[in-house]
Amino acid sequence: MRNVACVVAVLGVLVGSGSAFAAAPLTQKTASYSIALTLGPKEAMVTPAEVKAKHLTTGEVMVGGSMAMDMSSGMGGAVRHLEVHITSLATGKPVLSRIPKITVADQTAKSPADPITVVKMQGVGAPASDIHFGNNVDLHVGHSYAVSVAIGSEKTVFQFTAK
Ligand SMILES: [Cu+2]
Repeated sequence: MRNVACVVAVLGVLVGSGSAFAAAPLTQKTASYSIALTLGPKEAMVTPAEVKAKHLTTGEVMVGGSMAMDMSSGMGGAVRHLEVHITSLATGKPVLSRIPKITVADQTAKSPADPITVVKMQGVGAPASDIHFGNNVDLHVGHSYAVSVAIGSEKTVFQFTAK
C-alpha cells in the first residue's frame, strides 16, 4: 500500500509539472533514417494481455523488443519516458521491425554511456505507425545527456539538458 501511494504521489508531481520536459522531438538523420527522440512523463508500460483484461485506454503496450518492464527506479532523479520514432528516408514510412540500440550518458556526472533496455511500444489505441522504441529512464534534472541511437551500423547522438 505504501508503494502504491508513493507511485501516485510521483505521478501527481509529474502531471503537475506540465509538459515542460516534453519538448518538440529532437530529430536527427543518418544515411537511411530520420530518428525523432522524445522525452515525456513516465508512461505506464503494459502487456497486450493487460490491455484486454483491464480494458485500458491509456498507456503504452509492449509489442516486442525486450519485454522487460519499466527500467526506471524513481530513485534520486526524475523518471522520463524516452522514446524514438524511426522513419525510413527511402520510403517515408515508420521503421517497425528493426530494434535500435540506445545508450544514455549523463555527461554532467561523467558517467559512461549506459545501454537501456529497449522495448518496442505502441500507444494503447494508437495505429501501428505509432510504434516506437524506448523505456522509462531515470534522469537528473539540469544534467546534460548524450543519447546515442544505433540501427545496424548507422548511429546518431542526441544532446540535451534534462528538464
Ligand atoms: Cu513509449
